[in-house]
Amino acid sequence: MAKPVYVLNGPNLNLLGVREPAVYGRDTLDDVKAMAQAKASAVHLAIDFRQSNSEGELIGWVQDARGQASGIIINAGGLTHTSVALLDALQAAELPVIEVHLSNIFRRESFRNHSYVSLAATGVICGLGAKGYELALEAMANILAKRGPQGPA
Ligand code: CA2
Repeated sequence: MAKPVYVLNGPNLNLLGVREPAVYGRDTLDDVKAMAQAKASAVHLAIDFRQSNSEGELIGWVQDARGQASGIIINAGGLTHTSVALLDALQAAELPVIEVHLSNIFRRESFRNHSYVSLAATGVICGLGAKGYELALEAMANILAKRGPQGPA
């Protein structure tokens, strides 16, 4: 059985669709999860979709991913711009990582223009709303197909 791709969501993403629709759209996180599950099925991936408001819990999931997942898609929320500890965990995971943001972090406040997560990411998608998660899953399917079932030698 193939390992799932972890789709990890950080602090405050549970508020999606409830507040700030002008910035983040009207989709709730449950809507995003449903879209991601449909796309994952279409590209023959299993996913494990999770959200936490806790930096420590996210880091624990990234550590678990090393043995239990084939790749990581992550929207780290505000931790993107602050967390060296999350970056360290992502680098230690030694898995393909795709970073996703709903908003275009380069059109926003300057403190959002820098991402620690990007230093561990194979690719970054931002500014395309929930569609970014679908695109990330397509990209992850391509990356994993090229690597083969065992990953790199
Ligand atoms: O654009 C993204 O996906 C972000 O990762 C969202 C984060 C933000 O801190 C990043 O700079 C960019 C915020 C998470 C969602 O926060 C909400 C707050 C209020 C209402 C809805 C969502």
